[in-house]
Amino acid sequence: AVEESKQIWQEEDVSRTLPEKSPSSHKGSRGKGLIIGGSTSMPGAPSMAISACLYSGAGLLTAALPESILTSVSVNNPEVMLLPLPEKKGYIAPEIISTDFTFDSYDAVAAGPGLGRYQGTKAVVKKLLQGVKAPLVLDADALYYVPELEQEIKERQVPLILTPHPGEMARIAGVSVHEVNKNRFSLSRAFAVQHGCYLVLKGPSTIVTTPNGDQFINTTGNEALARGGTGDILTGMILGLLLQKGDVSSSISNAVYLHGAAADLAVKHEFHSYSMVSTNLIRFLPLAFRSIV
Ligand code: B4P
Ligand code: MG
Repeated sequence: AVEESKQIWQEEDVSRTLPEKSPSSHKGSRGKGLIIGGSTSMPGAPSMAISACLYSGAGLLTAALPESILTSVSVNNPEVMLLPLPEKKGYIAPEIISTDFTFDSYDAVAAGPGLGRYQGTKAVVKKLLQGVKAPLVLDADALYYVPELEQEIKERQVPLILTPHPGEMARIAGVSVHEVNKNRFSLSRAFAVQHGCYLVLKGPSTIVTTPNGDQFINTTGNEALARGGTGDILTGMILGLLLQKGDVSSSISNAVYLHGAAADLAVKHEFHSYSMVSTNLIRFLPLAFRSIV
């Protein structure tokens, strides 16, 4: 049996573990990240993940996207470098990922926002699990294939971070949403320990569980986050903080904390949980970072 260890991740934990920026830092020392996702019907999801990643400290960020959405994504994010991927019916075509695409030059990779599900998408996720030798975040549609890729997940030697909402958790754990909501801690711990991965079970009081079964509870955030796109923003933030070379567990917990803190500041200073869109949250990331002393 795994020893139970649970703690609330507080502002002082963020303050203590957020890596300091040295005055001599350069873009390379801030880490190189890669985001993979997008499809013709969901160009906004990778776009929001990209912005959030850039606002969370990434030095250099590349986005690998279906060719047809490159323009719309780059208009919103002039800082990101683009890697056009061949597509099939508006989704990333798996063939290319299996040939000349390499992940070697990245310090962390995130995949899933707007990826969609098409025949071949599973092969893309499988390739990532096997080919990415740096911390890998799987979110959204990339999580859909987790039950079919258990073997690859268990064999993976490098950190894997899964970020399901309760609906996605139900699917990957093979239980109902009701059961997920009733047993958030025990299900998360069992899953993370059995699969040797980090698990971020989202919702009010998001729980971050490490492969050892240690759990960190978030207390920031509010119902303004209950709208499409905020999950994509969290994924970008996790990637951005993983690039800062702090330890994996605190990078994830810090991203979750700051994501919620940005939502708290947004409704306090300018927006309302009724009247706000997900991109507004990104504008509050600087204030969220500034609130950490
Ligand atoms: P998706 O497309 O997967 O996701 P989404 O909810 O549309 O957007 P997003 O990716 O931005 O949000 P996420 O939850 O990742 O939805 C597809 C299907 O899944 C839909 O049919 C939907 O009904 C179903 N589904 C979605 N959520 C479900 C749930 N909770 N239970 C059952 N089915 C579900 O990220 C949202 C972020 O906001 C997280 O960081 C979360 O912690 C935070 N957040 C949300 N509500 C909050 C609250 N009340 N307080 C604090 N934080 C909150
Ligand atoms: Mg999501």
